[in-house]
Amino acid sequence: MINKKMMAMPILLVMVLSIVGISYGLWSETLFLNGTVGTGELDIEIKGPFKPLDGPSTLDWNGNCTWDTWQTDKDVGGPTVMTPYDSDGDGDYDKLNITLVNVYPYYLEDPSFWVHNDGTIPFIIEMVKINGVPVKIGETVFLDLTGDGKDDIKIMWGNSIGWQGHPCQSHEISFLILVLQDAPENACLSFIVEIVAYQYNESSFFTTTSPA
Ligand SMILES: [Ca+2]
Ligand SMILES: [Ca+2]
Ligand SMILES: [Ca+2]
Ligand SMILES: [Ca+2]
Repeated sequence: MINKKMMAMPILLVMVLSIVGISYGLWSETLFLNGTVGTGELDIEIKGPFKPLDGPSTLDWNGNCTWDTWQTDKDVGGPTVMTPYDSDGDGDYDKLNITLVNVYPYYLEDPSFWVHNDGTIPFIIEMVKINGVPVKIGETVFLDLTGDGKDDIKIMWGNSIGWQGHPCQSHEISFLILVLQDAPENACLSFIVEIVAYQYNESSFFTTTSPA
């Protein structure tokens, strides 16, 4: 009499043999591809030449509400001080302090500096913010820096938004600052300009082209 245990044995054996048969019949080789992703660096630096409009012993420039500008016969303001800093310690300048000295209503400054791609990835200047607010090219921004509800300076950002910088490329940036009538005397007024750059393919200015 065949008990249940004996009936079960051949089934088990067949299963084992069929597995061995497959492994013998299928000789194989496997090729491995080692994936290594070496990332580049998105890096931008501020660099000179740093050229204020009102340099040492320079006759002051004035402007008016429509951005007409002219040089006066007085040297009572300035010279403007432009000091770059390496705030993150990576060996390049990422911050620039611009200090206007002894200025007065309708005194005009037009500081100029350069941005340089010292990384390996192209970047696009995505936006410029003044005290946290994005500005447009050619837009005049009025700033109340004392908080009394009256504007103290105005700024016009001339260019550079949307500019693409490839590795090693540099680009000159400048913007107009005009001191207004309500600026207080003997005061130290400060504002912050942020230049925000994206890797080129994440920028809203980037346009794709399909491969042929
Ligand atoms: Ca840097
Ligand atoms: Ca001057
Ligand atoms: Ca730095
Ligand atoms: Ca004010």
